[in-house]
Amino acid sequence: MQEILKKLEKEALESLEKADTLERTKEIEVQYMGRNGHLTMILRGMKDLSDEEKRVIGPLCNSTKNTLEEAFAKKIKTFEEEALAKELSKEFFDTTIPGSARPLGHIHALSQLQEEVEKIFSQMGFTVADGPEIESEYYNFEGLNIPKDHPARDMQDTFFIQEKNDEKHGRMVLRTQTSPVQIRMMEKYGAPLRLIVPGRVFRFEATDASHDSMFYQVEGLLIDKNISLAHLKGVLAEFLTRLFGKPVKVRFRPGYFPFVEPGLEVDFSCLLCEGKGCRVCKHSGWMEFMGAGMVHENVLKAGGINSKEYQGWAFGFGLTRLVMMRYGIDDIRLLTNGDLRFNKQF
Ligand code: FA5
Repeated sequence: MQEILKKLEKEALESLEKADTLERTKEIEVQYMGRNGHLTMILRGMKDLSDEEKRVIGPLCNSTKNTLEEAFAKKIKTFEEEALAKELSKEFFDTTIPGSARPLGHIHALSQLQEEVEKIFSQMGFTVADGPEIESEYYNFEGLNIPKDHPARDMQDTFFIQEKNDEKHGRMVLRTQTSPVQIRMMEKYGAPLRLIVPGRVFRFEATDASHDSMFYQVEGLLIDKNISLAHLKGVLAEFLTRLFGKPVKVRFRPGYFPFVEPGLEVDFSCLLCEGKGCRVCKHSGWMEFMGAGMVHENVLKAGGINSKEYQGWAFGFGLTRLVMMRYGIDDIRLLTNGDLRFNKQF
């Protein structure tokens, strides 16, 4: 048996040596190692041997099997590598050509401006706060001194999304303004406070070139001792000057918002004509910017702040409208319709 195995190994290795193609090599492999191959048959016959014979022949069979397996694998690999090299040599592959660039996206004009606003206010010591977009009637209205059935509710057409929450909080709404976060932050942190709240707000309005049903606002709130509107004017002038990179003046006019007293409309000097008067500012020299005022006593109370000790101001501007002013965009809907030809310009 030992003789037979040695002879078989020798013959197999000799034919392998002579094989000059991959196909021929595989044929020989089947001849010896296939289902009915010479070595396979011997291995199959092992079960008929005595224990004594198995002990001697067994290791020899395994060694022959390993030797042949290795030899076939090596030769097959050599043929495959040669074939691959031949295939590759047919194509000219210039490794010095730069790769093709993947088009990269970029940050949307609205988000770019939001980041700038956050940076400037952070540098002035303001915290950037956040609040829920699905808000209760209490935070969106009552807490802000807009009682149920008060005509001031009509100023902001509202999406109501749930019939009843609880007695105090009322129904759930899509927030119409970022102002509810004022109350939430007063409740959470108390006074003093200095924060801005950028975020999305929703109004049940017909859309046109300057109105959308979803847009971005930035709320501002400062509460401390001995605070006056002079501080607001200073902060806003500084903010706008840094944002636009040139001196900007701020003007206050009386305005009405139930959550501030006195209430203000804030304008800034026209960026184009620097206050001289032009088509963009309708020859007034001023651009309408936002609402603001001293935080109403009832709002401080709702936030759990002692109005005898602390006072402050709040403001709220439309970030979406500010982007429009900055780039001269004449239709608000362009900012959210996802048209890449538009978005790529910023
Ligand atoms: C408010 O929402 C107040 N919460 C602002 C405020 C905060 C006043 C704190 C006082 C103190 P108003 O409804 O005016 O105010 O909206 C503020 C800004 O949002 C507007 O100046 C305008 O720039 C923008 N805005 C209002 N409605 C729309 C709309 N449909 N589409 C786009 N922008 C809008």
